[in-house]
Amino acid sequence: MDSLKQVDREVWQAIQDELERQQFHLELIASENYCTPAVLEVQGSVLTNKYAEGYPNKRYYSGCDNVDVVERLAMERAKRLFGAEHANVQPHSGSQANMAVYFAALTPEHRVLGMDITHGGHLTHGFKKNFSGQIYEAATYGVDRETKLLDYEAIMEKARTFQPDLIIAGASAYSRAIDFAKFREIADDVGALLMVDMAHIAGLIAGKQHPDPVPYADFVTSTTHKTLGGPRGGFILCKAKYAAKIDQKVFPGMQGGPLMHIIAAKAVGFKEALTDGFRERQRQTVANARALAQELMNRGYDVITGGTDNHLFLLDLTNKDISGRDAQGCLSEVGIYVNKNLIPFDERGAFETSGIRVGSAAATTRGMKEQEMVTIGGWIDRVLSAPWDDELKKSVKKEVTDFCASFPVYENGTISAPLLEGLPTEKS
Ligand code: DSN
Repeated sequence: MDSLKQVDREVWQAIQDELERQQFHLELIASENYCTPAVLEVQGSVLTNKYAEGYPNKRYYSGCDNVDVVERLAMERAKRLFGAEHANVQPHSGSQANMAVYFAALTPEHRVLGMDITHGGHLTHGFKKNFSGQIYEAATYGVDRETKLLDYEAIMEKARTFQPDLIIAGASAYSRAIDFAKFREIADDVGALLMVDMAHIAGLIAGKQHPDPVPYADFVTSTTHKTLGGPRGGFILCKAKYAAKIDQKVFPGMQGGPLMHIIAAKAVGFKEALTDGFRERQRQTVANARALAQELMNRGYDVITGGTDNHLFLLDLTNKDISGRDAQGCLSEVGIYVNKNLIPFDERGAFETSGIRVGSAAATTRGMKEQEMVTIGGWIDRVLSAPWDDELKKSVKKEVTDFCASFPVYENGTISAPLLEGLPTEKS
């Protein structure tokens, strides 16, 4: 980054500091990951200079031949990766992907039914302070009070009473496999459309480690940067019959110029995700989440639902006499990043919370396996058992830093080995 260093030392310095943070801290925030050097390169490419409103071959600007190539590649690869009939790769984020589906499927008097944000749903699934809860009449379903699992019979009941026009399946903090066939049955029973927001589990689905929503859903939305490990952005998959409407709602309905450098990076990310190495990484991601959850349960922690089927789990800290906010704070002091998270039926508010959400995707991308999860579980326990103990935190911080040095991320601008494992290589 020599040019940047010359032009803007402050931004350059912040990036160096962030690189160091990413290298020497343990990332367990469930929605984060490390993208590959190839994906990073594309995002800094000349494609950022190009305006290309419209779609391949139907642009409102001249000079779009090259960006047409990358957008077509991204669309074709997304379709191949997920077996979808149509892909729109232009949404700038997952929220915008969801917004485009709402605009395509609904008008303002319509009703939506999504998972309660306090039980693990997302803002855009009908939360009252979000557009989804403001424009549409929204109701929510949650998990069972005892099992903390989705109760499909209760969701059916709710749907029959509320009569939604669109049902949203998908979550930001739910650790068990979601039964998309059941959601289809519920949607059909009440004559609703079904949207699956697979943002968190998209990588697992691409890697065949989680049931596939595509055969069941009218619309599937996602981000590209969570378990999928690509650039920050969104995309939509849908049946061919909805293609024209979805495209029209993304542009010109909601967005202007697409970010062609990000779309190119999505194309690269999808190509990486089509490999056996990616599938193996997703298998390891689930194995790692299970190993870490098990280690914490062995140490007396309450893991919501008693385990996980995916890349994340929620720790209920009620029996540990520490809030989620304080747990997040003291773990970050030793270089371990998690996020405070409401647990279902939480008695604390969203700013304090009784839980933390823990995810394995980023650690797995660095090459960590089950034995490292056991070590990490030990650190989490030591710190949360004595959050006031500065000497202990100092010692754990040193152990975390030394440990991270063995799992390089972007070393000296070169490519670190775990990030490359199983990736496609082109003949020059
Ligand atoms: N903010 C994301 C997460 O952390 O799950 C969801 O958009």
